Amino acid sequence: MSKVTVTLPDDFILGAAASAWQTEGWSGKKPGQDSYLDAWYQHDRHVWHKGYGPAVATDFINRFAEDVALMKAAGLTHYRTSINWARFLTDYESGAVDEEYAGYYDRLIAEMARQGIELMLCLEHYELPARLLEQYGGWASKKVVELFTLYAERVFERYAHKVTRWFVFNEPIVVQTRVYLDALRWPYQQSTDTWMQWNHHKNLATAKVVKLFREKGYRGTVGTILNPEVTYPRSTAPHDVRAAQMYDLFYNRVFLDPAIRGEYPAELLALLKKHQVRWQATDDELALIAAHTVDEVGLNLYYPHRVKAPSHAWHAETPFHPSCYYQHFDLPGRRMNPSRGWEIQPQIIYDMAMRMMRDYGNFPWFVAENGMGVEDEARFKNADGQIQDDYRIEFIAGHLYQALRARLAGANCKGYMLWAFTDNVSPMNAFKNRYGLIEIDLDNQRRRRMKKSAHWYRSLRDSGQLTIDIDDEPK
Ligand code: IFM
Repeated sequence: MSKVTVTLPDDFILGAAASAWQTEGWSGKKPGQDSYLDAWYQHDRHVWHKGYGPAVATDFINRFAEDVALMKAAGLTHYRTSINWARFLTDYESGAVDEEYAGYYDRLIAEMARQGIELMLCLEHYELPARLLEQYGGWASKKVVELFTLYAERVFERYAHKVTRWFVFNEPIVVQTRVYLDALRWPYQQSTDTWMQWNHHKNLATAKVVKLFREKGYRGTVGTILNPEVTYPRSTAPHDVRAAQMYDLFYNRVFLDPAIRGEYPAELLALLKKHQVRWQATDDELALIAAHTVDEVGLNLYYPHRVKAPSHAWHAETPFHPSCYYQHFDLPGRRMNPSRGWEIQPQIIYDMAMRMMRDYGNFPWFVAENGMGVEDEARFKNADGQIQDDYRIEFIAGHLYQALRARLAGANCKGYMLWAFTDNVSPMNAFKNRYGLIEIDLDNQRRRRMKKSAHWYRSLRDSGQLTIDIDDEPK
C-alpha cells in the first residue's frame, strides 16, 4: 500500500443528490396528483420492502430547512433534486401551477441560497403523472411530449432566474426498461416497440426543452442525467467484444448519442429495423434532436457491467429483445456489495472518462450519482449511536480518486455527487439499503443524524484534498 494525496480543483463540485419522489412525501398532495411511482406503490405495495414507499419518504417537504443545515454541515457545494411534475401542476393540459407546491420550492431555493449551496434541478426523475400514463400511455404518446414541454415552460418561468443549472431527465431509460422491456415492474407489460417509443420521446422531449430554454434566453445551462453502464466483455474474443458493443448500443448509446451528438447511432437504427421494432420518429423530430443537444451530461456510475456472447440460440417465435445479443457475466473473485448485488470497481469512472474524451469530444460531464446502499446499517453504530460507515468512506474515496485521476489526465469531469444525501426510498427496496451521508432513523420519527462519512465528506471539502491508500503490487 502507498498513500497518495490528490488536490480537488477549485471549481470541482463535491455534492450529493436525491429526487422529489424519494424524499418529499405526500404531505399536501392533492387528489389526481399521483406520479407513476405513487400509482405503482398503491397498486403493488407488497413488492415494496416492509411496505415503505413514497408516501412519507423522508418528509423532506416539511423538514427541508433542517436538511439544508445538514448539507452545510456535511460540506456540500451542490445538491441535486427533482421537481415532481405530477405535483407542480394542478392541470397537466392547461399548465395551471399548484401554488402550494411551487411555494415550497420558492422556500427551498431561498434556504439553499442562504446556506450557500448550489441547487441543481431536474425536471423528471420518474415522476410522470399517473393520469398521463392512464390517459395517453405515458411517454408512448407525442401528446405527453407536448405536455412535458408545457410543464418545463412553467417551471422555467418561475425559477429560471434563480436556478441556473437544469437537467431534463434523470436516468431516462429506466422506467420503460423495467416496465416494457423486462416486465419487472408494474404494470408489467412486455413490448420492445413501446420501450423504443418511450426512448425516442424522451430524447425528443430533451431537445424540445433545450430549445425552449435557449429561445427564452435564460441564463444558465440545460443538461441531462444518464446512467450508462460501463460494459466490459468477458474476454478479448471477437464474439464477447461484440456482445459488449451491442449492450452499449441498446442501453447506453440510445441516450448518449442523441443528447451529445444529436443523432441515433446508424447501427442501432439498422438493428431496430432488422428486428421489426415498430416505433415512430419523423424527420422533423430527428432534425430537432440534431439541432438541440445538451450543454452537459451528468453520469450515474455505480458498477461495472460484464457480458459475454449468448450461449443459446434465440427462439424465432420470441419477440425481439436486445438480450439476443448478450448474456450477463459474473467475474469470478469480483468485489461485491452484497446488499445491492452490485460489483464494486472504481475503475469504471476512469474508463468512462476516457471514453468521454475518445468518443464524445471531451464533452463536459460530472459524476451525478455514485454510492453504496448497505442493508441494516444500525449494526455499525458505535456506543454514541453514530453509524461508522468506513465502507462508504472507502467506496467514495476509491471512486472520487478515479474521477480526479481522470481529470489530471485531461478529462472534462466537473465533479462528483454522491447518491445520496440522506437515506431515502428506492423503487421497491424502499429503505432496505441505506445510501446516505445522513441517517434517517425510522424508529424515531425519522430523526436525522450525520454518519461518520458525513464528517469525512466535510473534511474533504475543508481540506480540498483526498488522501487514499493505493494497492501496490505485492513484493
Ligand atoms: O435510487 C436510485 C435513483 O433513483 C436513481 N439511481 C440509482 C439510485 C440507487 O438505486
